[in-house]
Amino acid sequence: MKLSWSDVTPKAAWLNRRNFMAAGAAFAAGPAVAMQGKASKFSTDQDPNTFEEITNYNNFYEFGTGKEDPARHAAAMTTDPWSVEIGGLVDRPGAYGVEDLAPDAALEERIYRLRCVEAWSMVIPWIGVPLASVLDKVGVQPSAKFVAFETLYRPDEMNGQKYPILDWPYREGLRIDEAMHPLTILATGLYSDPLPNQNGAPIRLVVPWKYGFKSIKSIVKITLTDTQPVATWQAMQPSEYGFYANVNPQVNHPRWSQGTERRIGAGLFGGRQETLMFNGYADQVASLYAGMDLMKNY
Ligand SMILES: Nc1nc2c(c(=O)[nH]1)N[C@H]1C(S)=C(S)[C@@H](COP(=O)(O)O)O[C@H]1N2
Ligand SMILES: [Mo]
Repeated sequence: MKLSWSDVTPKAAWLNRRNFMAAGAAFAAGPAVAMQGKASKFSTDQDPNTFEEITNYNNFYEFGTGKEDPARHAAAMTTDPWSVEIGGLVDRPGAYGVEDLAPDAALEERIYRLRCVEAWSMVIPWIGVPLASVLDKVGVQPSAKFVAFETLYRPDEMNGQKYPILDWPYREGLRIDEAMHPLTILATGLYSDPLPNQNGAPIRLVVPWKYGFKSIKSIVKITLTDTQPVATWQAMQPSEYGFYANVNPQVNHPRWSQGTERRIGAGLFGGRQETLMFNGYADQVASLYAGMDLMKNY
């Protein structure tokens, strides 16, 4: 049996209290069904990983490099208050609250495959809004060609940042057409919960056709630019981690094959499966890269 939002949600009980009350009874009766309806167009029909799997096997180097480190240490991060500074080539720059960017009434469920560059994968039922809706809100100027993102830098709460594991703060970037693509979301929840800290609370990027490291967590800054931003992993090891980082079983990592992946939770022996071009989203996104040499633009 496949679990969907409507099976697991306690009527979206976690949603922002103020909006919940303002919207009244109609809202209380409706959101689960409405969200499930919206979800079907974009979501995979594969079985989602369990909440326990999704929240206990993480990459979030700000809290350590072990897969269990984020679940152990990310509670130290303060996520309220939180604001996202949006600037650069936009009409309405400023500091936006999570509620401004992802209002409860706009939330959708998206059940997406997540393929880490380390060759493991999961299926995660995110809740969030299209990044395009946020960019429309702030008004992208025609000269903008890229979107740059930054994670919170707060070594007092993010112990890993006291060490030069990566060049902090964690940075990522997308081309503007990738950012505007309907599959690209900013997530604020998973299953029926607000996003757990280890998964990038209170707001993180999810780009399902790219390797997981593109999906930057705990975002505090979004900048529209006309030059291609340099991402953290790309800067660290450009021969291994490109700007595009599209999932591609034909372009191996210099140190391992990208042809297959281990599905977390699928059992010790049964969990190996073929990796799909663009992580299975080729029908939706291949046209973004028409005419590009994907061996060079990895
Ligand atoms: N700020 C930040 N974002 C990050 C990372 C990180 O270390 N720091 N790890 C990335 C990697 S490598 C992956 S695979 C995904 C994992 O997301 P999850 O833990 O929610 O499954 O987050 C990405 N976003
Ligand atoms: Mo990853």
